[in-house]
Amino acid sequence: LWKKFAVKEFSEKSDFERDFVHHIETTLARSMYNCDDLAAYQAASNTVRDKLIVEWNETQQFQTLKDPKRIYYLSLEFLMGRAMDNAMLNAGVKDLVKDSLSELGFNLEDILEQEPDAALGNGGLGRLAACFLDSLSTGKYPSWGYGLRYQYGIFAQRIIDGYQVETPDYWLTFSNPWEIPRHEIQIPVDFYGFVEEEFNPQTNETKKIWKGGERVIAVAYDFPIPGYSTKNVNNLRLWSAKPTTEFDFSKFNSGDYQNSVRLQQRAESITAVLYPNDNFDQGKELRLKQQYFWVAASLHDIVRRFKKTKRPWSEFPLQVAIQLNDTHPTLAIVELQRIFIDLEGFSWDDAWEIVVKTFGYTNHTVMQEALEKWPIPLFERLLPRHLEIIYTINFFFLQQVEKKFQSTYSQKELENLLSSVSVIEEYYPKQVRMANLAIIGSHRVNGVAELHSELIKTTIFKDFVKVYGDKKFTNVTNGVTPRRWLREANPELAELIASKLGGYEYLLNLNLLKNLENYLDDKDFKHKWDIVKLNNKFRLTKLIKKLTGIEINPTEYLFDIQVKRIHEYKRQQLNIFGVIHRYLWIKSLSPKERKSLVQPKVYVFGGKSAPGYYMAKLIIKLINAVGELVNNDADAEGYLKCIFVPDYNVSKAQIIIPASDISEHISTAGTEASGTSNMKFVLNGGLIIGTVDGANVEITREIGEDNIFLFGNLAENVEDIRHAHRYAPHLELPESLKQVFEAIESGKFGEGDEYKPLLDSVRYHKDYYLVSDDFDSYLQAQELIDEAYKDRDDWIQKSIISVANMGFFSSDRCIEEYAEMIWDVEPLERD
Ligand code: 26M
Repeated sequence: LWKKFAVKEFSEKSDFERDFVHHIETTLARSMYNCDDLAAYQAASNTVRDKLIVEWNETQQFQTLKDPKRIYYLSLEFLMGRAMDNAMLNAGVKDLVKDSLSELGFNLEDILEQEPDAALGNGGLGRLAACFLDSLSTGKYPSWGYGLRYQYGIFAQRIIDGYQVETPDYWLTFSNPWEIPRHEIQIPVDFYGFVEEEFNPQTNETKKIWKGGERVIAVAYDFPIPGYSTKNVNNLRLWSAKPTTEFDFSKFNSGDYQNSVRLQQRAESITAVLYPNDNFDQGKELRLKQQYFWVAASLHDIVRRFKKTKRPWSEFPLQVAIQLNDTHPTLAIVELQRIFIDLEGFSWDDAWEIVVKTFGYTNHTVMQEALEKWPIPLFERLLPRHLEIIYTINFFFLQQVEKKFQSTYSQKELENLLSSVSVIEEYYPKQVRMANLAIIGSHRVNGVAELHSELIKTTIFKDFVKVYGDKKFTNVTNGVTPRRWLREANPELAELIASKLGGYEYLLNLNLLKNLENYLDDKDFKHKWDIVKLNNKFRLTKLIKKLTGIEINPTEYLFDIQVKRIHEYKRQQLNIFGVIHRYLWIKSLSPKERKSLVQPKVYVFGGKSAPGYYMAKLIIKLINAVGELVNNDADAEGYLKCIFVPDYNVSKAQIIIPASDISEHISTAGTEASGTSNMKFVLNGGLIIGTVDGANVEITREIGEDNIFLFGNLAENVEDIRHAHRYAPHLELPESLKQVFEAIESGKFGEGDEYKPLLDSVRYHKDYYLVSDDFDSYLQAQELIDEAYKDRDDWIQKSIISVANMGFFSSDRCIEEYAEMIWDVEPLERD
């Protein structure tokens, strides 16, 4: 009977319009007579969501029936951005929705602007996870994302008097149509407490039982993840913490009602807020609580799903692949081992074999300050049983290392090796090294670009290569989804490309872009290519006007853009010093000289600093101060603009990236693991100024070295240069940089003293990031850019050739490599 009433997806305009009005009048309890853009967004998104849910349900049922091996992607961050445009494009209904809304008197673009970004991430690592979900669904891989449903995403950034001010990002003000609360899925998670030993006289064995002291409930919220041009819809499951309804009667009876309520309120704080640090570990207790809460709930869910199939445990690694997005979910290794030995009664060895086969670990950084370590006293209090298990894992591992090397290594060498690979750092306080645990508990460890994967083998993890050989260590170069980062962000370029390649097939097979090289002599095509870029610059200048009040006529300017988290290693300071240098040069010229010598340029910056990162905040202040002076100086008018776009996020990136002529990826060589915005910029027809770092290396290989502006010292020389700095009392700066520092100190950009720490870090504090060493080389590269931009025809040629060769950097390729080399999974086509 019920089949007669099965929900019907909309497939034509009249269906959409009917459902839209239905949502206005029932879901929102509003009337079409007073329906603003926000209400229209809510009704439209609910309508698109309904369609998505139907396919999502069918995909999940189909996967349950077929029971294929599944991929579980554990990430504390999913930087999703907006969902609506993506959902419509993937389902192929954007035009239909646009026309329907227009008939109802609404403008689709305005309505899309109503959606808040889902900003549950910091930067590259979180956005990579989001691109992966898109590619997993598009590639029809049975897969789940697991993360936390933070009530506050990454803070919103405001700029006040040039300074960053953080404001909370409460993104759930209006009900969120893209999530489905699963109040029936409630998983208890315990913390603290103690470990009890139980003796079993029959087997003569003692068993360890963890009696937790504080219980929190994990509630599931499901986010459907559509794929492009497929009915396959996977699931992203985010956990939200809530108190148990159980009550601490001892407290109640002792009359301590206030305290027992407070304990319950504490529960919710676990998923309240995303930690806003990128590449930096503060070691906070609440962060460890977040990690265990999320890992315990996710593993419970995964194990429960496996148990329902009634398969023998030995098949667990044949059915389950778990990928650890950095070390943040490393506790999953320990939790699975605990489930097997404490709850399911496995022997240690049987359990451990399954665990190692199940996990893969992705490393995203070589920066020492980002490597997670937890003080033993804290760990022991919060997770006493897990610490015991870690000790045992470490004991067996070190024993194996000792056995392997005792005949060939001296006593001293052996001790050094053991203390370097040990999970426990024997210092004050003793700490648990999460990266070591992740390596030992996984069958594969991968870096995120070739150079980075080589670096981890020769630097931070070199001693593990001695132990395991290098087979365990692989590379999977990052990628980005061309659906969001080309078609959605740059519809005009996507359409122009489609017009030459015979449709949008290339969005599923990005290597097809190669065929654009057939049109290098097509004048009309090249002209259109140029116009698209100009239109995208107009789109950006409109945004800049809205956000800063500054007006720019884009026709005159080369757009030079650096948008990413603000970090000393990413060297926004090098960029802004370069801007100052250029400004001083312009000031030194006569009006006539300016006209003939200066290539007009807009420098666009954007990005957030971690709230406690003093130096990064100072860099933001300097950028804004330079903008203040330069943008109001008549001598520089028409030649130089310097803009800081506040609150850089995914939806702003989609406007900013397509507008660039040049983007800056100028990290100190060896510090940026991969970078992914470099790929997005080139895919959108921009060229790069960059160091020989991260994925810049492979981008150069693919597009050709004539099409990229590389500069600076190489990673292989960085250590030697640092060493030299260490023994120099103070550094001899290049003349060019001296001038810049003098200008800053003279008070041109406000109080000269204010920037002292920034200048001193170069002059007196050993210039760890090699700003002085790379400065002249950077300026030379900028000169080459000015020169190259004059030959506009050749510039467009470079741009087209670059785009044509970016196929490799699709996250679809990247996911295929993970599937084959790490997960051993196949796509599952729905029939
Ligand atoms: C750690 C401890 C406590 C709080 C936060 C953290 C933490 C959060 C984010 C540490 C690192 C985090 O992200 C690192 C990151 O984004 N790495 C970037 O990963 C990208 C995807 O692989 C690469 O492209 C970038 O080069 C790399 O910097």
